[in-house]
This record gives sequence, structure tokens and C-alpha cells, in this order.
Amino acid sequence: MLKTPETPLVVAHWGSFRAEMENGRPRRLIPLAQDPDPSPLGDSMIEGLNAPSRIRKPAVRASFLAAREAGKIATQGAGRGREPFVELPWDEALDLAAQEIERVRQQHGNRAIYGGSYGWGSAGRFHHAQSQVHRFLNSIGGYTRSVQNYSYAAGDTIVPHVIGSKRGLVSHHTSWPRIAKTTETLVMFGGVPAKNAQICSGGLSRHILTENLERLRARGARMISISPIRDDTVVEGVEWLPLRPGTDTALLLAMGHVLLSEGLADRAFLQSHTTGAAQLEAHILGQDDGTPKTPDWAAGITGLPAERIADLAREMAATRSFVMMAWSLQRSDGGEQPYWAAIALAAMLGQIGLPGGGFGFGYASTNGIGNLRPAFSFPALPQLSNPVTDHIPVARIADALLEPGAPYPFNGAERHYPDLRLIYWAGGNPFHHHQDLNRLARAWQRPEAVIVNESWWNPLARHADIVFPATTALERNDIAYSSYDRFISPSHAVARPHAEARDDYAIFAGLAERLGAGEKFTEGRDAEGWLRHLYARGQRVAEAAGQALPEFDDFWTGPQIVLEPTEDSRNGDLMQAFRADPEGAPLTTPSGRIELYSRTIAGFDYDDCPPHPTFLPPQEWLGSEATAHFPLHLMSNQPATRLHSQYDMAGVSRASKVEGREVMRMHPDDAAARGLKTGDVARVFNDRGACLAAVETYDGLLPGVVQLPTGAWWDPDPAAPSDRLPLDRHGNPNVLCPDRRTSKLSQGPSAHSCLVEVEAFTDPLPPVEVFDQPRFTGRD
Ligand SMILES: Nc1nc2c(c(=O)[nH]1)N[C@H]1C(S)=C(S)[C@@H](COP(=O)(O)OP(=O)(O)OC[C@H]3O[C@@H](n4cnc5c(=O)[nH]c(N)nc54)[C@H](O)[C@@H]3O)O[C@H]1N2
Ligand SMILES: Nc1nc2c(c(=O)[nH]1)N[C@H]1C(S)=C(S)[C@@H](COP(=O)(O)OP(=O)(O)OC[C@H]3O[C@@H](n4cnc5c(=O)[nH]c(N)nc54)[C@H](O)[C@@H]3O)O[C@H]1N2
Ligand SMILES: [Mo]
Repeated sequence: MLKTPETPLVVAHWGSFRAEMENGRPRRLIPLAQDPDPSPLGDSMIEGLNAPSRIRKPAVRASFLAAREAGKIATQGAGRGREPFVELPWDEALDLAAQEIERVRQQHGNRAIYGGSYGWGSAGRFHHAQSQVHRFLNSIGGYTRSVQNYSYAAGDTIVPHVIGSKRGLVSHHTSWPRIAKTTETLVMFGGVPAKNAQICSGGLSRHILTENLERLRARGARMISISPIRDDTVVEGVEWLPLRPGTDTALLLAMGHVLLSEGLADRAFLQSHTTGAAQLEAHILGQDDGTPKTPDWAAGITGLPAERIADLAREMAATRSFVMMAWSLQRSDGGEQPYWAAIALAAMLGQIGLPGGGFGFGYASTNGIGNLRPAFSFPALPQLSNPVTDHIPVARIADALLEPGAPYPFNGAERHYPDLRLIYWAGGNPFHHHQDLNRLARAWQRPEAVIVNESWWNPLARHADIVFPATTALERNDIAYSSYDRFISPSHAVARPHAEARDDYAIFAGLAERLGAGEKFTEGRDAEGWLRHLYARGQRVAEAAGQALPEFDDFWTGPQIVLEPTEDSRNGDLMQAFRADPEGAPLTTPSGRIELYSRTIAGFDYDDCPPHPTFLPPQEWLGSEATAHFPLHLMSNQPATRLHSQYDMAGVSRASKVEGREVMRMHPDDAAARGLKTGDVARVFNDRGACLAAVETYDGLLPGVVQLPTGAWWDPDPAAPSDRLPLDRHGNPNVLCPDRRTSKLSQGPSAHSCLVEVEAFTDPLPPVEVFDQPRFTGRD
């Protein structure tokens, strides 16, 4: 048995903590002293342990259980999310789930099992729910998986077409310290929200954003934040340019127009390092469509003054400048375009590959982007191989469920949706992350079975047929490491599992055993055996990279290990080698160069993704006709008070609610025009749905923009008649956001292209019930 030391360590996606213990229970999570800018989210984890919404025992939806016990397999999915549950002993629940999986495998093949199970789960190399569920499903013959993510799907698809890899999107960025030392003009599209840099996938040891912004400021660098929200960037001296959401491509093209027409573009660089500059120039000058993309043209679209647009281009050309863009910009209609246009502007400026020049994406989207990197990758739980090759773009889950067999275009391919009969989800929450939740709830009725591992009765658990209670990160031992930071740490169990909760590993081992794959799944190891095994493998890769790690038992009781950064991550600039020698170190694009025009994409002939960067008016934006009914642009950006929907039921997030509702910020003029003030509860609505939210006025919003962060647990009013869209009583923006692809190229989500209207809510306030236990019943 692994012992927990007296001052245990806990690592989460929001930081590293020392647990202060009292009578064998954690009292506080204290950030490690090495972190100059810790996140307050730690303590929510303790309150979450025994939150009223914690799942106590395995549970099965009542009519699902009755049907299976009567030998019926009719779908009856309509009851999902509405019906009471029956609690079952573990063995019975595991038997039932195993039988269901076996039945679907036999009748429809493993392809009918959807194990895409997208989501963040918790930090830790072993108890990583995604790896666990994938390994389990692979051990029994595979599953239909998902590709891409909700974070940067459009970027993920377009960036490799333009530069041949994902460098500068998810890895190999010019580092923050390097930018802080060398950049003179930093232009931040979407700002650099400190709220988002609280987080890093896999865990983190130090928060680095604030110290680097402070260094830039102290050096006198110019910093410009281009965003509809002022406090996306909070550093003294930053200039805020509030632009209409979804219009950055127009701004970028107009800046290109200034560079090209005023002789400021680096034509030598365009000549030697890019292809397609002539086609892009023809478009920018309006030779193809009769509309020159001038600052005046962009001013009418973005709402920014033409003179400021022109000057910004000139300032960038005159100094060492960096184009920084948040991941958020591509989570919108035509989200590929601003990314392509940003690379194009950087190419015209000709500073790509120079110290502190060029471009990069997602710098504050997580703490890991622009962080110095470790020299090796610590092993994670192997997922085994998946014999099923089918997949869906992750954000097309509702389409796939609603239209099995339907064709869809995807990055040049013509594909068909699989016929999904069983969904297994562990470590993600589609009723948080997907857009148009009312549509998802309809689609969710289609499969024959939905099995979920969760720790709390959140909306996903409520929409399952079989629910297994999972332990939380505080209840199990793990090893933490992230390729975006430089540490290896034990994460100790500091509490006993709540009620009957079990580790995902134990749940899957129990299922694998019943399905004849026990040995394949466990390889004969228990959880401790796996930790020791992964660590031993980690020691070997570390040694190969020239770093000695202590023996496991010393590691387990010792301090967090801090790793040396690589020389390349310390002193490298994105595309340095390519800049120095475009022939000798070409990119992996078809031309070997930066593609400002892509023949590949031209060949796809997509109306919603032209072959060069183009401003495509979003389907919903402040310039569209729909503003006649829905005049406000909804920013459903990431929440400051939690990670997505995690720990919404506790601590910092719970304390931030007003009248129990999520808080939505509005410009004071927009609020006043609707008779609203701070503290009022309002109804936010469009054709897709409606939710309640508490109003807070804020003059740092572009008028016409409202901000309701994601993550409030969806709480549809059960009293709503079935032919009407239910009111979400809590404030989840995804009842409003469109479930629409960015384009045929990427099929990414477009959450940020969303118009709404807001009105005072004058009825008596309905209770928020999603933090309570669901209804239970006995067996029939
Ligand atoms: N409107 C709008 N929607 C968005 C976005 C947006 O900007 N606007 N952003 C999108 C983005 S970028 C993302 S990444 C997604 C995020 O969406 P998700 O990653 O799905 O959201 P989370 O709330 O992090 O979900 C993690 C779930 O895993 C559970 N969990 C944690 N640890 C464990 C574990 O060990 N075992 C098990 N079984 N479960 C565990 C948690 O309780 C939680 O329910 O949301 C997307 N949705
Ligand atoms: N606290 C916290 N941090 C998180 C997360 C969380 O849930 N909570 N989630 C993590 C995850 S999974 C991800 S992927 C990242 C996401 O990181 P991002 O995608 O960067 O996050 P967002 O908060 O959606 O957007 C950042 C800002 O972009 C601005 N913006 C939106 N649309 C536009 C536009 O069209 N033009 C311009 N110029 N600006 C625009 C908004 O003002 C918004 O505040 O965050 C990570 N960090
Ligand atoms: Mo994300």
C-alpha cells in the first residue's frame, strides 16, 4: 500500500498544492511557494468531495432497467434526463453494463460503440479518464473515436495547410520569456486573459503569464489588445481596441493592404518563403472581387477607426512585432480565416523566425503555451490499439446521432456518419461542452444505451442509463506531469473514496473481466503496480535525455521534481531554421513554403473555405440581419471561476453566483435600454433556447456584446411542456450557441458566432435544482 506523506502534494489542471490535513482529511490546498501567481481554484476540490451532488452508488435509469430486466432492448431514450434512477449494487450494475456492451458488439459490431468521450477529466498520468476508457474499449475490440477538439479544431486543420505542421498552434512556440525580452510591439488578438492562463492540461507548477507581461511593460514594449472585452488583458499601459467579434480577418486584410500599398511589406521574404502572395495581394487590392480591403472598408466591419488600423500596420512594420492570437477566434463561423490571415500578415511583415517576431496562437489560452519545455515526455497509460478506424469530428456528435449514414465533407474527404448504438463517456461533459444543448438532448435520445463514469450528478450523469460513481483526484494516488510545463510530481490521495465510489481503473477492470479481457486490460497490475511501472519507464526516458530521476519510493515522499528546459525552447523562435534556410529546411506544405494560397484547398472547392484568407461574414454577428431580432453578440468565453463545468457545484464557482444564477456581463447602455441593472436576473434567449442569468454591468465591453461564460450546469426546467424549449434556470450559454460547423474543411465548433436578446425576467425565480441529487425510485 502506498503511504500518503504527512504533507501531501496534489496536482490539478490549475496548479500544484500542498494539502493541509486535519484529522486525516484535507482542510486547505495551499499553492506551492514556487508559483508566483497561483489560482484560487484549489479549495473547490475539497468542498467537492462531499458536495450534495456527489454520486453515492451505481445507478440505472428506471425504465432502462425495467426494459432490460424484461428482455427488451427498445430504445426508450426519451426518458433520459427526466426519469428517476434505481441504485444497484456494484456487481449487478457491472453485469448489466457488460451485457449491454456485449449485446451491441454482437449485434452491430464495435463500430457502433462511441468512445470518443471528449473532455478534460482530471490531471494525472494514470487515472486519466480518457486513456482509461479508450484502453478499456480497445481491450474489447475497439470503438468509434473522435478526432480534433473543441479548443482549436479549425486551427488544427487550417494551420498545417498553411505551414505544414501545428507548430505555433500547440507546440514549439516562441517562448514567453523570449517575447518578453525581444518583442517591441505585441498585438494580441483576443487579448491574453489571465483567467484562462490559470489552467494547463495535465497540471502545472508555475503560472507564468503575469510575470512575462510585467517584463514586457517594464521594457516599454507596446502592447495592443484587440478584443471585444477590455479585461481580456490587464497590464498597465496596454491599448484596448474593441472590435466586433468575428471581424478580425477584415482587420488583418486591411493591415495587409496598408503594408502592400505603402511599400512596407517585406517582398523579399514573400518571394523566398511563401507561395501564393500574388493571389492574396490581388484579393487584398480588390482585383478579384472589386472591393479593395482598405482600412476604410475594415472600419465599417470591425468598428475600429480606419486611421488606427493604418497606423497599427505601420507601427508593426517599423518595429520588431509579434502577432499573437487566442484560440477563441477560430471557435466561430469561418474560424479558419483569422488564423490564415494572421500568418499572412506576419509573412508580409517578414519577421517570422526572427527573435521576438512572427506569430503564435493560444498564448494565454493555457499556461502551457509559450512555456519552456522539458526534454522528454513522461509515459502515460498505454491505450492499446483500436481496430476500428471510423471516427467523427468531435463537434459533430449531434449530427452523427441524428443522421446515421449521412454524408459529410471533411478536409477534402467525403465521409459518412457511423450508426452509433452505445455511448460510453468518462472524463468529459457533453452537456457542458456541446453547442445547442436542446438539440443535443434530442439527439441523445437515439442511442440504445448510454454509460457514464462520473463523480457528481451533473447533466451528463443525469442523461445516462447506467452511471458509475468515480473517485476524484483527491481520492487516489497518481503521477503528474505535463509536456507543457517542467515538473514531475506525486499527487497523493488525501481523502477516502466517497460512499461507494471507485477509480475509473477499477470500474473498467471489472467490465473487462466480465467481457473476457481482464488480463489484457490490467496486465495483471493494480493501480499501485501501474504507478510503479509507469515511473520505471519514465526513469528510462529521463535517463536517455540525460536526467536522473530518484527511485520511486523517494520520489513518492519527496518534493516535486523540477526539470531543466531545453535549449531550443529557451532560445528558439518559431520557424527559425526555415527562415535561415528555406531550401535546406523547407516546411512540410506541398510547396515547402508558407502557403498564402493553397492549391490543396482550392481543389476542395468549398464555398465556406476559399483558397486564401478571406473575410467571410459570420452567419451571426453584429453586422448580420438577424440583429433585427437578436441584437446582442454573446461571448460564451471560458469561466474565471472554474475549469469548464468542473467544480461548478462548489467553492469559488458557487460563491460567484448571484441569486443562484451564473453572472452575465452587459454594457451599462445595453442594460439600461432593457431596464436592467446589476443584480437583476434576466432571460437570455434566441431561436435555439433560453436561460436565466444574473446581470452585471461593465463598461469594458464593446456595446452590443454580452458575456456569459461557459460551465454553469445545465438545469432545464422540468415543468416545460415537451413541445416547448425548456428554460435553463441556471445560465448555461450552450442552450443559445449554434451547433454549426466552422466550415466543410474543419467541421469545428462555432460557439462564438451567436446572437441573442436579453429581457427582464419578472416571473417568480424558479429554483436551481441541478446541484441536488436526482430522483430515485425502487425497482419495479
Ligand atoms: N459555448 C462554448 N462552449 C464551449 C467552449 C466555448 O468557448 N464556448 N469551449 C469548448 C472547449 S475549448 C472545451 S475544451 C470544452 C470542454 O469540455 P469538457 O472537457 O467536456 O468539460 P469539463 O467540465 O472539463 O468536463 C470534464 C468532466 O470530467 C469529469 N471528471 C473529472 N475527473 C474525472 C475522472 O477522473 N473520472 C471521470 N470519470 N470523470 C472525471 C468532471 O466531473 C467533468 O464532468 O468545452 C467547449 N465548449
Ligand atoms: N479559468 C479557465 N481557464 C481556461 C478554461 C476554463 O474553462 N477556465 N478552459 C481552457 C481551455 S480547454 C481552452 S481551449 C482555453 C481557451 O482559450 P481561449 O479560446 O483563448 O478562451 P476564450 O475565453 O474563449 O476567449 C478569450 C477571449 O477572446 C475574445 N474573443 C472572442 N471572440 C473574439 C473575436 O472574434 N475576436 C477577438 N479579437 N477576440 C475575441 C473574448 O473576449 C475572450 O475573452 O482556455 C483554457 N483555460
Ligand atoms: Mo479547450
